Amino acid sequence: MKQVVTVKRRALAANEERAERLRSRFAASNTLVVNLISSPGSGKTSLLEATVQALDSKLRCAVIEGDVATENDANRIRALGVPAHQILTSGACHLDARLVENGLAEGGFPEVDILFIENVGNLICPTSYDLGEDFKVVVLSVTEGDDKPVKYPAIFSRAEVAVISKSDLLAYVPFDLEAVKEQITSLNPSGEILVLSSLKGDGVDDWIGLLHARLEDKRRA
Ligand SMILES: Nc1nc2c(ncn2[C@@H]2O[C@H](COP(=O)(O)OP(=O)(O)OP(=O)(O)O)[C@@H](O)[C@H]2O)c(=O)[nH]1
Ligand SMILES: [Mg+2]
Repeated sequence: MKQVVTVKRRALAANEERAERLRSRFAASNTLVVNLISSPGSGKTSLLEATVQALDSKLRCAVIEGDVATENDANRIRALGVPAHQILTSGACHLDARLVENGLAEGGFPEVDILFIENVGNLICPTSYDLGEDFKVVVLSVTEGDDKPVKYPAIFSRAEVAVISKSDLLAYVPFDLEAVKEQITSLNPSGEILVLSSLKGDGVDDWIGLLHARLEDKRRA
């Protein structure tokens, strides 16, 4: 058991070093990097589809997609004219900084203003792996149940932004929105919470506003 813990610590330390390298590289190009994390099917790719369509076309974006299998998500983004690179993790339940470094090289992206990284659908494993991002976004859909923040506290504590997605379904499922907001705030008092529907567009403007504000902050820093 002790050996397993030591190996995991070493892997995380090596990841940290690579993540810092990535962060310096993104700082040099003034690229805002957003790491999206959720359980499978919460609506990460749908949010990215809505985002690239709503963002000012002068902003250059690219997407790195992490999945265990298929190029489906990258193809959905490419269909909207945005460069996307699919990383297949050979079974691993999260992306790490090495995979992102390799993905950037293979993706052949020009410098962009915002790089979105959609992590592998999983609410636990991606939490510990820094990808050199500016901030993590956790996405929780209203169909997943209103006890999830307290059941998976690590990601809700670490993500600076929590998106509660599929708000158009609120009328059809038991989901106490205020209780969920309270749970998230208690885990991360300084975090931001957005409620939106990528399908209907409600709340997407606030998300776009947040991205613009974060990009401005980064450029000013
Ligand atoms: N009603 C409703 N359905 C949505 C919304 N956003 C996404 N969906 C649906 O939810 C399902 C999963 O959406 P995806 O965007 O593929 O979810 P994902 O998180 O990228 O999934 P993985 O990459 O497999 O983890 C699809 O059937 C979407 O159409 C929404 O705002 N409202
Ligand atoms: Mg997806």
